[in-house]
Amino acid sequence: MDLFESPDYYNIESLFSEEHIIVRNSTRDWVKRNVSPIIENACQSSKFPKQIISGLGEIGAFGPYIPEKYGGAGLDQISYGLIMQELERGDSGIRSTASVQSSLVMFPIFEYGSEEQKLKYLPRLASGEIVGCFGLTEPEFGSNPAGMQSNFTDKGDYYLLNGSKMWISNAPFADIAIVWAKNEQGRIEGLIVERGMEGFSTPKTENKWSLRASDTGELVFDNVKVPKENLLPNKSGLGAPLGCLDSARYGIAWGGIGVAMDCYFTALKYSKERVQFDKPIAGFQLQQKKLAEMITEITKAQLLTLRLGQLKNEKRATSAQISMAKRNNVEIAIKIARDARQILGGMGITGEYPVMRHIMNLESVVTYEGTHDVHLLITGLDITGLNAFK
Ligand code: TGC
Ligand code: FAD
Repeated sequence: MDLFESPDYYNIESLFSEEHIIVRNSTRDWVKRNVSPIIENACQSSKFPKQIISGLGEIGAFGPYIPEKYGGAGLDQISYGLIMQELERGDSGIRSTASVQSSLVMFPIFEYGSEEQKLKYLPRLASGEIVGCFGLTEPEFGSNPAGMQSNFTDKGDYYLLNGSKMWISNAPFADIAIVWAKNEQGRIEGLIVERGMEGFSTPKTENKWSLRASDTGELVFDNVKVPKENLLPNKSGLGAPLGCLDSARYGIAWGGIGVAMDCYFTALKYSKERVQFDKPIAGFQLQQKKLAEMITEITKAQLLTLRLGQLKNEKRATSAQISMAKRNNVEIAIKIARDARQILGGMGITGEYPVMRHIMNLESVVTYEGTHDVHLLITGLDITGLNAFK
């Protein structure tokens, strides 16, 4: 039974609108009913629970900020963030599926696609009838996607696509892939590649210790003929995929708070119930230090991220501000999860509690969507004007 209650030490709830609270509470209830009962088994058996896809569509977790005209929920950025917070509280892999679908598949079609592409794909992505994935990373180009080698040539009636992508969330079962590849002039463009196109395969990545309830795979393009109408016409260059990452990284910033809250809630409850040396372990100073630091970091992250959401609603959030929040919130989540695990003692390593699963998931979250180092260097560049990447 999932008894989760979220901490709100600074009464941050009073800063949310009624709509925000309804969205958050309904997502939380849905997670309690549909994710919590099955997630441990899904992770242990390393199986993505595909049965939740239609439910994610029904609660508006796919493209929450996409206008209703295209099947989205037409919500603001804070509601989007709260949905990601609640999904990641359930499991990072579930949030991953929703953020890939929303920010890395629907967002580029909505922002860079033609009207025909929007009408063709967005409503079906919003409902979960079809699922998408996002191919940027390649075996030799992770943090440095500018070097990508996937490429396509203009064959008159179609584009001929070659290359491969690695570490792609949802790839093994996705119906479509947003693929970033270079044209003959070496400029990065986005193509919508559909399952079933000849020469396109999506082998699954096995043996992951992290994000086990999310399917990860490769995208392999061996002379794939992509119809010309599948090119995203309205933006090209590395800024196009990076613009999508801004939206997904923003969602992860909220998601980090969700994981941190779940670990804090679990550790606080356990420490008040677990008795050693004739008193609850919560009464020992060493455990109080951990718990007090957890709630302090969660509260700071909540305020940082709410402000970021306000800036995002006003279209004033910079990429560097988003990087700071993604990096900070994943870092505090990792620290809180590790401290929570210690508070739980031996029980902390079991599937009786969500903490070890969160710890393992966070090892992916700290790396994807830009590593911890990359986000620090983005902040460094922003404040100094000096590029330390190269
Ligand atoms: P740089 O020269 O800085 O920039 C190239 C062009 O892009 C523009 N730009 C951005 N535009 C929008 N949003 C951003 N965040 C942007 N950052 C840069 C920039 O203005 C420039 O535009 P223009 O018009 O002048 O050409 O590019 P760089 O090659 O030096 O690289 C910069 C760096 C290292 C920050 C960037 O490459 C980077 O962020 N690398 C990390 C790669 C990454 O995050 N990959 C994620 C893959 S997807 C994923 O992990 C999904 S996991 C999903 C899940 O399961 O939840
Ligand atoms: P590398 O770039 O090789 O980095 C290795 C180390 O070097 C890191 O610590 C990094 O911080 C450091 N480093 C790199 N460059 C610098 C530098 N300039 N200065 C200092 N240190 C540096 N990608 C997608 O396109 N789509 C997806 O859906 C997707 N899903 C993923 C799901 C999972 C589970 C995982 C693990 C990854 C996923 N990724 C996806 C890929 C992810 O974005 C990359 O793993 C990430 O960008 C890092 O690339 P890399 O693994 O090649 O590491």
